[in-house]
Amino acid sequence: MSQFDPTEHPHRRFNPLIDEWVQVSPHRMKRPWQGQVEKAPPDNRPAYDPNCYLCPGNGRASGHTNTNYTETFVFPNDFAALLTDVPPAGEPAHPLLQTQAVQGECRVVCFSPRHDLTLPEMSLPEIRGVIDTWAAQFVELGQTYRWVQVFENKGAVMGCSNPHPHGQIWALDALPNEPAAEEKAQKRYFAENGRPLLVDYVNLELAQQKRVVVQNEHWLAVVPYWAVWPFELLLLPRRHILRFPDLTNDERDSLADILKKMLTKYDNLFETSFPYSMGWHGAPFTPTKTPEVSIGDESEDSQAKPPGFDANEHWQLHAHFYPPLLRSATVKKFLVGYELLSEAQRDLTAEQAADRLRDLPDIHYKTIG
Ligand code: H2U
Ligand code: ZN
Repeated sequence: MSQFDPTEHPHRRFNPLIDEWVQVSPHRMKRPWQGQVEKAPPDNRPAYDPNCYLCPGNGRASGHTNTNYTETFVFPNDFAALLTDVPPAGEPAHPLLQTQAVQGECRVVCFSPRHDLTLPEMSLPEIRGVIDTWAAQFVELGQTYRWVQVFENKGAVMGCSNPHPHGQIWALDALPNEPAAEEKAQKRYFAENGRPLLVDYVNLELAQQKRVVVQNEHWLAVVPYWAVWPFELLLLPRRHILRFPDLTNDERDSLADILKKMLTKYDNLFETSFPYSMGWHGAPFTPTKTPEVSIGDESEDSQAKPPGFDANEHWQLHAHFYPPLLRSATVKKFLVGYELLSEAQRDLTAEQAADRLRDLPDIHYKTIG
C-alpha cells in the first residue's frame, strides 16, 4: 500500500471546537463533472425599492414604518421567534419529554439604506458603521440575555426573504446548541492546556499559512482545517478577545477591512453575490437585568462574582461563514443523505479551497468593468 496522502486518500478530520468529525474525499475531485455551470442572471436592483419592507421610509408587513434612516437601522422583528414574557414551563412530566421556557428578543439590522448594495460593496466607513451597530446591540442585549446571536442570512438559496442588505439578532436566556458545544470543547481544552483553543489555532494557522485566505494587522480569515462547507471561512482576531464589544477602535477598522476583502473574494469566486449564513460567537454574557417579566430560577452565572471576574477565559471571539455554493453560481452543496444520517462530507480539501479563495482579487468584479 502507498503512503497516506491527504490530497488523495479519503480521511476524516476532527473539529475540536464542537467535537465532530468530517469526512474528506479528495480523490473525488478527479471525477468528470457534466452538470450545469450557469452564471447567475445579472442583478439590477434599484437603490430604492418602493415595495421593499426594509428600505427607508417604507411600511413593513406589521404596519410599522421605517424611519428615513441614512446609516444602519435596527428594528424589532415584527415576526419574532422569541418573546420577552413567557411563563415558566414547570417540571417535565417525563425525563424524555423535557421543555424549557425561553425568553428573548429578535431584531432586524439594515446594513445600509441602499437596497442595491451588499456588505462587500459598501465603503469601509459604512462597514465600520455596521460593526459599531453590532457592538452596541451586543452591549445592550447582553445586559439582559446570556446569548446574543448576531447573524446574516444572505441570498435566496439560503431562504433569505429580501435582498436588501440586512442581518438579524436573536437574544435569549438560554445557550443554544452550537455555542453550547463550543463552550464545552473550549472549556475542556483550556482546562487541559491552560490556553484558549482558538488562540492556539490562530497561532498554528499563522505559522502554517496553508489555510489562510486573508490576514491583516488584527485579523485572519481561514478555511478551517475541519471545514464542512466547500468555501467555509472562520474569521478570528489575532489576539485573545472574549466578546465583540471588547474590540478596540483599530480592531474595528481592521475588521471592516478584512470583511470587505474576504466577502469580495467570495463574490469574485463565481462572479455572483455569494450566499451564506454568517454569525458571531463569543463568550456568553452575564446578564445584570432581567427580561420584562422575571423568569424564576437564577442561572449560576447571575450569582455574585468578584468585580472583574470572568469565568470565560476559554472563549475566543470568532465568526463563521457557511456558504453553500460548490462549483458555480447555481450549483450548491446539500447536506443530505450520508451527511444527515452519518456525518458531513466534502471533496475539495480545506487547503485547496483556501488556495482558490486566496488567489482571487480583492477588488469586486462588479467594479472591474
Ligand atoms: P430574512 O430575509 O433573513 O428572513 O430576514 C427578514 C426578517 O425580517 C424576517 O425575520 C422580518 C422577518 O420576520 N420582517 C419584519 O420584521 N417585518 C416585515 O415587515 C417583514 C419581515
Ligand atoms: Zn430595500
